[in-house]
Amino acid sequence: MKVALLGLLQSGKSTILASLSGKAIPPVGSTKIEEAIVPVPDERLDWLTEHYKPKKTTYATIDCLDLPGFNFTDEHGRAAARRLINQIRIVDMFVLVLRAFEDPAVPPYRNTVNPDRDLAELRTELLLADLELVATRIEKLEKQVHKPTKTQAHDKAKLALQKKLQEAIESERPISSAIETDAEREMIKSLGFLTLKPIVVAVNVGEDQLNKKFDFTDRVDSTVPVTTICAKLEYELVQLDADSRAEFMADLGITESAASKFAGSCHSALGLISFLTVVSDELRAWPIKQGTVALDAAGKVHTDIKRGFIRAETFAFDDLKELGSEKALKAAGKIRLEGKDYVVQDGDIIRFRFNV
Ligand SMILES: Nc1nc2c(ncn2[C@@H]2O[C@H](COP(=O)(O)OP(=O)(O)OP(=O)(O)O)[C@@H](O)[C@H]2O)c(=O)[nH]1
Ligand SMILES: [Mg+2]
Repeated sequence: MKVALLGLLQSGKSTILASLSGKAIPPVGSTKIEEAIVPVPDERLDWLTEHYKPKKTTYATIDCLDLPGFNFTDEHGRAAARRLINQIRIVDMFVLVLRAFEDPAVPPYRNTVNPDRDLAELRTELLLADLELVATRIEKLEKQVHKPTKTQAHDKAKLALQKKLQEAIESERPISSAIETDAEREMIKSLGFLTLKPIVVAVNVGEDQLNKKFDFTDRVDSTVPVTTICAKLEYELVQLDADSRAEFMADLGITESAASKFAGSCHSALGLISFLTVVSDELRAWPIKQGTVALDAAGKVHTDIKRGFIRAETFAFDDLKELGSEKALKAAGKIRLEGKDYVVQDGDIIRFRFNV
């Protein structure tokens, strides 16, 4: 899973990412896109590691891109932002980082701290970039449809679709509302429209705002996860050893680590759940889309397992934790043999039976 952190100048993107990945913070004002792998904390894997004592435990990871901060206050800044945005059309989703912390040492964007305004500016920019992409496509396809090539009919369909998208954007409707069929979805898949990507809003709060609630439902759909994070504090926390960290978190009343909140929000925005495997001494979490069937889950682990799929021996993590052992689960009839159409549930522990 690839995620890009977007935000205005000095909103705290790099500090957030450093606190998630444990890597050092790149210098303020860096103009490069930085990349870091963030492990997804999972208490179930922690528990299972104690239980099975595998040689190796592999947590899911999120591949994060940290972009230089955007500055839409002048033409030069806008052009730079557009160039950067066009480089990240391949990501699965965006985390929009908004500054809410007050700090005289860090001059705020447009001289005031205003997360709501910043969110509006970021979303407008993504929309404008999509509008530009549509215009470029239309220009190209309008020339192409006059040529009597093999793809002429398909080109005409593509052009009609781009015009529908353009009309949607211009009348302030989301472009998703203009995509009606799977064939249309397929036609634009490779273009990477930005406003079709799921988003998470991450508000970088000050130490005095840890419990502050933010409501952006005037700006974004109510299904968009909103998470708060105090980047400065979280960065200090990751420098500590586990015991002191736990102590500090308890003192501050922080119940969930930033990494856990961050990963949870990203998974929820993408509609992901995880199943778990214990195979040849490796314990591992596999993120999949909600609604994935056992056959496709098998394919995640290995194409051979999908090809030779026989059954998925499945039990629930919660049941194992409650009953204490696989033997007890068996006695209670809680280990099931599921077929290829079984819809995998979050926290399922699966052993695939296959034959190749
Ligand atoms: N007080 C306070 N300062 C912060 C916090 N987060 C970041 N900063 C400071 O804000 C400045 C910018 O932080 P960065 O993490 O580099 O922000 P950025 O968004 O990556 O910056 P650019 O990439 O240059 O746009 C640094 O001086 C940080 O120390 C915070 O939660 N509280
Ligand atoms: Mg940065």
